[in-house]
Amino acid sequence: MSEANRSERKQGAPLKGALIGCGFFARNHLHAWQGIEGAEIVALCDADEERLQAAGRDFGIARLYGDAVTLLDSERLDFVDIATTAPSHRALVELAASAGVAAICQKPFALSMADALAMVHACEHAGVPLMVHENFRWQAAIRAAGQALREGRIGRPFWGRVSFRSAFDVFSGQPYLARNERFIVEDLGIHVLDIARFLFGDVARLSATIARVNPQIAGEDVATMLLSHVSGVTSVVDCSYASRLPHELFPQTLIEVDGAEGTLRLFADYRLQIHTRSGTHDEIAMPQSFPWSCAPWEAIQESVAAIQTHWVASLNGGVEPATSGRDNLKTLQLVEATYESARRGETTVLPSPELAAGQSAESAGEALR
Ligand code: NAD
Ligand code: 89V
Repeated sequence: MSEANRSERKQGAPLKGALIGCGFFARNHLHAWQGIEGAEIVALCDADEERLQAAGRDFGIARLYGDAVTLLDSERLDFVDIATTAPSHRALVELAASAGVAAICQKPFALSMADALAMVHACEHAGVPLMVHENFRWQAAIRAAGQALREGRIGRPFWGRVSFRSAFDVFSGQPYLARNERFIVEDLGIHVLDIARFLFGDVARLSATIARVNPQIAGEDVATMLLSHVSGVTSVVDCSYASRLPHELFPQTLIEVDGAEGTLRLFADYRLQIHTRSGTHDEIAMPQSFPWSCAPWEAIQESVAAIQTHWVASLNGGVEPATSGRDNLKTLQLVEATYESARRGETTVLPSPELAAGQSAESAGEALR
């Protein structure tokens, strides 16, 4: 593989991308890409011929590949959009890096810190941008909450809660989730932990409990994390797929923040409330709807379009995306710290991501000996 794969883009021409992985969630990527100015998906790749042909037909894309090596050998691309499940991410990101092609990679970025760090290093070494498709912080309501905090509307935050509680059947669309030994923290908690980082900054210490309520799945479906942020904020991050509520909220994340000058609440149905001494301000931060949006996924679908827009702007502007591979190491570290804390029954102190990757490689080595 050589840098010859890199596209020679003419000034102002759209970026050329290829989507790798044409499964359940990739359809949202493809719909959203159709509306993004400045980028075009010119080729598709999937190891499953049926899914590949179906996506090609449904989205009018004729250049179809059964493996990523042939795709990268045959196409001149500005980026690949990797929408496969986590076990394939490292090989695909490293392949893109060796071809000199920028990569967006779906979450969970990796199943270990060592793999995540290897991908970050491969792209940095090759000088290609890498973004993790960590889209929850790109939802309209979450962005509005973040903006209000950054504007100082409630003064300096000192406490927060970021909460996702549901009984939605995720397994019908994503059956592999029922088989994974790690479930809610790795798949969904990762988004909620990332929102906590987005709102309150990096984390110094974390303690957690996890539980499995649904006996028909392999992993945990309930998790509660207590985070001490470097900024001084203490936050509670909780998530559950075992919570039957009279009003099912999937996929809404609810937020509470207390600050020195007031409080912020993101209630159900995207009602954002800011209360200070001077009064109470309520607004509805509804997700943008597209012709292809479908309930209850609108907020997630909108965030896919938002993160893709951000990717194109980052590539064109030559700046690091907000949810870059390097940024995401810190979110992934919170996932690892949660499992570690729950297993040991102790608070986990967070080392630097480099150190964490070294430690996880070491403990994997120990387990093999
Ligand atoms: P899926 O199993 O339905 O689809 C994955 C596809 O990738 C399959 O068609 C498979 O054949 C293909 N594939 C796997 N390895 C490949 C390889 N090396 N080369 C070519 N094709 C390969 O999975 P999904 O439910 O669409 O999930 C994909 C990813 O998206 C997961 O990481 C999941 O966590 C993530 N996801 C994210 C969100 C979100 O909101 N960000 C929502 C749902 C899923
Ligand atoms: O984001 C995800 O990966 C999905 C969902 C939002 C359903 O949990 O699995």
